[in-house]
Amino acid sequence: MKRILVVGAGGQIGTELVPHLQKKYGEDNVIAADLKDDMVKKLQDICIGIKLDALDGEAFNQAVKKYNIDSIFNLVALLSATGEKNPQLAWKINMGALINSLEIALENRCAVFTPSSIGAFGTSTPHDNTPQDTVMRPNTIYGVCKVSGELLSDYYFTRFGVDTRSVRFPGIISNGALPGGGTTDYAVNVFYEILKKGHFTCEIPHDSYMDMLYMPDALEAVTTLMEADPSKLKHRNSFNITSMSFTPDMMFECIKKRMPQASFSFEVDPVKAAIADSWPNKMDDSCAREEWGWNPRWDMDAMVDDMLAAIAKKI
Ligand code: AKB
Repeated sequence: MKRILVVGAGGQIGTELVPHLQKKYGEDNVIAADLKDDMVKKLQDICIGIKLDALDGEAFNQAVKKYNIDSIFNLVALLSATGEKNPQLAWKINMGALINSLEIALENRCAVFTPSSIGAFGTSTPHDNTPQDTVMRPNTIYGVCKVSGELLSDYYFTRFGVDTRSVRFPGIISNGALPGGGTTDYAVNVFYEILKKGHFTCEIPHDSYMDMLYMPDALEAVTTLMEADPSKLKHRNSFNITSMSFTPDMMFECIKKRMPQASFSFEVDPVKAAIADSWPNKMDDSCAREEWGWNPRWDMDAMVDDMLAAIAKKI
């Protein structure tokens, strides 16, 4: 990877992935694209930021040629909860950005990273130690896009030799840009609410397990996988990765140990509850560990300490 284009760079992952890539590959070798003007402005403070609609194949292709791109990071996505409000739009955006990334990568000989998600699994998937290769019949449009995306990305690799690689991200917890429209967002929002108001009302059932990952581990996963020796990869799209799995009760208990005055209540959102319920309790990520050395560093206690300190500083 020498010249990188990140599309959908203004979101939760992109805003932290861009500086991470800059540190590794050089400040001027990372071009960050987003559709929204305010995001583009923010990105321009740190790198070459461009306004780009990833659904506009011609403009996307021109940007790849203009900046001599060899690696595309496609972060464009409507997440699980938002997707259920407008399934057709979710399909159009999620699959449109992916097919453009793959076609443009084929024409310009680029590698492609597109995140998949725990959302690719559904109620009929084994929920405990969810295997790498297993039943994948998701119950959301987001999940349908993720499974389709995994298949399409593998197809472009086997059929055309495009270097496609991906991970199934759990909920990502971070203290930069806020997540938006996901089912796992509660695990980020809780820190802001507790530090501002001392109370958090949770939309996810108290005993709903989901896999989670702290942002520094997520960033390392992306670059380690993209740099991995291709001859060692038996899988490509996509690898299970996780570093912690907990319920809201477990996380709130962990926060209460540090802030005994914090209080929590539940007003469960039935759509988000059903989505959370359909996702794994804990994935088996042994293939990622074996094939490219996935080795996360952050557990729940360390993450909660770091998040409380970082967000207290921010607000
Ligand atoms: C969501 O909740 O939709 C995302 C995800 C797990 O892919 N954070």
